[in-house]
Amino acid sequence: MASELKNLSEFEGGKIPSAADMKFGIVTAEWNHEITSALQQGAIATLLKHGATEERIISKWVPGSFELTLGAQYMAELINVDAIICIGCVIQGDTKHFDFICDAVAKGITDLNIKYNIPVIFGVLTPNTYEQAQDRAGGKHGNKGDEAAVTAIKMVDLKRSFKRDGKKVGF
Ligand code: DLZ
Repeated sequence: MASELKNLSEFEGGKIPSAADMKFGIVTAEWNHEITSALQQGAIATLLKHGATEERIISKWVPGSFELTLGAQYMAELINVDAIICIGCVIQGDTKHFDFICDAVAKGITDLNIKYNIPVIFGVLTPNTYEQAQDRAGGKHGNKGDEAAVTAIKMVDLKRSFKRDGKKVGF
């Protein structure tokens, strides 16, 4: 998905379904706030552009990316959402902190997808530098939050495609 050459917000291949009757949760990490708030705004704007309504989007903050998993778990357990978008930005530093946080949040989010059977989207930037983060949060490589929102919409639509009128679709 990542590319040095193109704007990541320019999507190819496949129509984006309507999000008009979908409900979304967004959990955003406060660390690197300038970046994560730009990603969050990008995600919200994309959901709205594709038909979601403000009343059907609930947004919460957690302190850091490490806390995204539990924030998303609260949402999955306590409110009725079709998909959850997790947004964070972990920047490579001089210590192993980066690896621990990235591994934990990637594994945590993967597990939530399976545990709750809803899409929980990994909208976490893991750049080497702050500049690379800016490039992907509304800069020259687009806004990764847009991408996370489109992924959420497509995955909700995919799940629904297996059921019509509450019943499994046959062959
Ligand atoms: C501690 C820490 C560090 C060093 N770096 C980041 C970062 O780049 N991005 C981020 O989202 N969070 C960072 N954190 C905070 C951790 O995610 C977490 O909030 C704390 O370790 C407390 O659990």
